[in-house]
Amino acid sequence: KILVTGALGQIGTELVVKLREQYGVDNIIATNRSRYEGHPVVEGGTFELLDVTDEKGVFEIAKKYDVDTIIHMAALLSATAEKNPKLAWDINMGGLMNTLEVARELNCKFFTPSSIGAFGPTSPKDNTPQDTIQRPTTMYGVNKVSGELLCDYYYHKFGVDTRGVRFPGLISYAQAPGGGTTDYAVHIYYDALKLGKYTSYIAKGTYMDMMYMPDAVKAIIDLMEADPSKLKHRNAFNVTAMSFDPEEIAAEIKKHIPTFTIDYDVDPVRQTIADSWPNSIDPTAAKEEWGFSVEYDLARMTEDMLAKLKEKGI
Ligand code: VAH
Repeated sequence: KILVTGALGQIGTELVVKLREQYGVDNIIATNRSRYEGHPVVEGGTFELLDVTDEKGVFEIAKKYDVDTIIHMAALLSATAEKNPKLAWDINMGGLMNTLEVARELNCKFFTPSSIGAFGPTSPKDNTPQDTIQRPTTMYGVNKVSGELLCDYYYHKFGVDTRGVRFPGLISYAQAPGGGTTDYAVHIYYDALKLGKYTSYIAKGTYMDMMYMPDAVKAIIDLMEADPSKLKHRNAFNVTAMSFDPEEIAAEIKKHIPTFTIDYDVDPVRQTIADSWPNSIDPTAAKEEWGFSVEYDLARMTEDMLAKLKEKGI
């Protein structure tokens, strides 16, 4: 049985639907700090309220359902964390320590994501290597590097089977992201359909790694299913599908909506965060150690995003 925290979040929402399909609805325990009535994850199977800063609460739910795997997704993203650094530490690191401790006590397999945000201005910017300097300058990045080290520690010290990936910006139509820096690449599709234009808070020429959510969910499941003897790395694997700047995603949208236009009103907070991150990262280790692969490039993602958002009535 798999316990998922942050199950109503941007990743959690699509991940839980896929996990229920793949492993059976009754084997997935979806949890979240708050309940959104009518949400497909709340309506579609086992759902429990859980605040990951409550260690006892995590233990009780894990025990109640006799889970053998914890997929820990609950966290504050980069822009929110930069506005509330102390709160971000408490949730991102407190929540991680609590779920790792329960994984140790109940001998659970463990997944939690890191991010391209785990790199900083002194990391190589282009084709950032799997193993390189990581001196992030954001609280989110501090949380992600600490999280990587903590998960590797629990593996080496206690034998907890921890695994993770460094996610790029994720683009989805099912659940909007909240408080990220890469979220412009999601909002642009919504505004293209609703307004015919998008005002980007990230400057043109700012390249960041991105991935379509179906590929991100596939990466989590593929890594968790991987043969542990083949894993030279654990926390966390570079994964990416594409790298683009606002001009390039706008040009791709224009192929579908010729009248679409983009203009700029740069947000200094999120631009500073984006400038500290890589332009592109190198996913070779993930490909070699567990067969990481993607199915969506910018063209295919744009076609699917616009079609799915139209279906949703956006
Ligand atoms: C964010 N979407 O913007 C998240 C992610 C790499 C970006 O960590 O904070």
